Amino acid sequence: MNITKDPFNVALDSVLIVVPTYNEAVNIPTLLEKIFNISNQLNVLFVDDNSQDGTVDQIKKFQTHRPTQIHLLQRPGKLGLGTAYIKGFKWALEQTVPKKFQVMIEMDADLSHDPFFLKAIFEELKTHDAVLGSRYVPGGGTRNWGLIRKFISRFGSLYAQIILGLPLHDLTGGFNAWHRHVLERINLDDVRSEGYAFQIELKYRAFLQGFRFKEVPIIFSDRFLGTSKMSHRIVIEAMYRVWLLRGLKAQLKS
Ligand SMILES: Nc1nc2c(ncn2[C@@H]2O[C@H](COP(=O)(O)OP(=O)(O)O)[C@@H](O)[C@H]2O)c(=O)[nH]1
Ligand SMILES: [Mg+2]
Repeated sequence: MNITKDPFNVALDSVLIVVPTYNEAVNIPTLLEKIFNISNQLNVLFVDDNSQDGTVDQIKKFQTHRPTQIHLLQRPGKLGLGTAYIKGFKWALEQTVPKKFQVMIEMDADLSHDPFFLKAIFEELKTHDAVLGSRYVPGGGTRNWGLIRKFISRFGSLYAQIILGLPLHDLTGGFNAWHRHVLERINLDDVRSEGYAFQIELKYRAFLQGFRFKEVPIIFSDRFLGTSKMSHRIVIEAMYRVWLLRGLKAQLKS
């Protein structure tokens, strides 16, 4: 169905890294330095939710040096990770000047997702529709995480994997790359989930469409600077959302 014989051409200047931010000013300079060290041609879109710590000022400062590569969308308040990504993806799909973005990559602002792993991701994008940075395949893992956090994450992925029957190992992870044709096929307006559930939902919707996935091992290091915005509410949302998502399969078939 979605089998393509020729490898995809992954031009780095058509890659857009989408980064949702909420109070991440301290992390912006290093993040951008690391991204552009991988390639000078990459593009970044920040979706900021009215951060109060000067995040936007930081972004704008770097934007003056790379006006065609660094983009910023601003929302009036903290509206959640899921809708921030949806807004970013929709913006990305609409852009045509100077060229269309062909690959969208999800990445946190806090350096937990090391741009170092982008190289492996780009390689696998040549032959897969979607590439997931995965903590739970050989070579992947987490660093500086407490036992409880490790347990919640590992259990969360296994729980969703079993309930949804998904053959993917890191379902809650948020370091993922999508060819534009995948995002075009997902009805982004129908995606309702927020935090971890959002990551599960996106993968599930793409999987149900028959797209080919690859998981590349990543080491997720907990943030050194700034504070986490995740809460118990987001974990609970993921637990019940998975059951709602199960119904999608029947819905998409009919
Ligand atoms: N725009 C936006 N970004 C958010 C929101 N919540 C979290 N983020 C960003 O999403 C990324 C992941 O959040 P983080 O707090 O590090 O989650 P954790 O790694 O699971 O603790 C970071 O870049 C945050 O700044 C939100 O409501 N709106
Ligand atoms: Mg984080």
